Amino acid sequence: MSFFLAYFAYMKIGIVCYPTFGGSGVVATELGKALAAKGHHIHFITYNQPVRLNFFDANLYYHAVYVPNYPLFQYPPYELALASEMVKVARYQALDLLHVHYAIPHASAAFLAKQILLTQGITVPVVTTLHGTDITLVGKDPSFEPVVTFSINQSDGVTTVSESLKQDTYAHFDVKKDIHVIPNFIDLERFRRQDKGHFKMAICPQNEKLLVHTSNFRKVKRIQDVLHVFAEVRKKIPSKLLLVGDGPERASMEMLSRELDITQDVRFLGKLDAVEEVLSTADVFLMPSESESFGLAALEAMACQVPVVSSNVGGIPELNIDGFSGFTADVGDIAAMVRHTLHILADENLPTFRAQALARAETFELSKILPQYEALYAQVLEKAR
Ligand code: GMT
Repeated sequence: MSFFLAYFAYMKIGIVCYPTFGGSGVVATELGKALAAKGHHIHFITYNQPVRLNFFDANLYYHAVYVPNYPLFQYPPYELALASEMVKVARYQALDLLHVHYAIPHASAAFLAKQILLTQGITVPVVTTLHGTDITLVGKDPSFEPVVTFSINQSDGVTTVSESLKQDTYAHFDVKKDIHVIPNFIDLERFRRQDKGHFKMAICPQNEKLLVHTSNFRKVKRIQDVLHVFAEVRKKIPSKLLLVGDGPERASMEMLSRELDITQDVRFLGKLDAVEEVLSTADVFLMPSESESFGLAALEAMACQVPVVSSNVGGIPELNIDGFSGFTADVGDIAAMVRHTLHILADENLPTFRAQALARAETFELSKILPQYEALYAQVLEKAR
């Protein structure tokens, strides 16, 4: 077997990510799980057990990063503890490569780890996946920009989750590297429309239409638009709204729903593990984000046959095809989003949009995307020899 094929068949990969409900952590965890299912050994290195890694699998490992406390540390140096853990895992588990998700601070910690390993005679190439706000929001802030630029340029392989994010990266940073676009993916075994009639009945006892939004409730998600769209749709068609997730905007959005006098038809469900169960009951998914590099939550909805009404920013139009899997509109264009939602909800249109949403989701099926990562790993390893 050639060197290339040997790596392609079996690799030991360290995955660094945020372990929380955020999109980048979900993508990293699902990627690791899928690679492990193919026989690769996957070592997660992060400060908590990733949320979707709550079971045993012989090919999956979790290495916790501990940041020692000391009275001098107003800002505990997580990045240094992370780099140290990467060095230890790479060395003692004989990792072939490190794949870090979300540039800050993972890409610069990986650079540091790689340099330390080199002094020990160990070469471990680094692949960095840029997910969105690490480029479009936080990353380009002058407090981080030089380090982000440097660490992207020092990575052995760089990916973005959409063409739009690739262009944003070149626009905002002096990046010389070739960027590979590898979009978010979906496991259609898990995300499929299930029969949840009893749940739908409990939420929509009069057979009302059901609108859903899921996010981490950050400003960038424009949840106020979700509420305004719903308030208008509800005037025309009996409907309910479910909001899944939690975050900084939740309290003010609960207040806004009271001001709009829609509380009796809106439920804030908080964070849920089995979001596919809620999506299985939904008729339209709303994603009015101000910025969105891909829109994984919309892909999850589409896989459950829920058409999407979204804004047209960033990478969303690469996923949600206007007039097919749903509709897109300018950020903040409530009137257009209301019009589109009402169009989809019409009984004669809904079945077609449902089928088309699923058809679109199928193009992002896990088995189509996973080989793209494996091919990049093989290419990076080949170069590092
Ligand atoms: O905004 C989020 O939901 C979290 C954020 C993250 O990095 O944790 O998500 C980003 O990465 C996701 C996975 O690649 C993308 O699907 C989201 O579009 C992206 N969010 C933004 O660009 C705002």
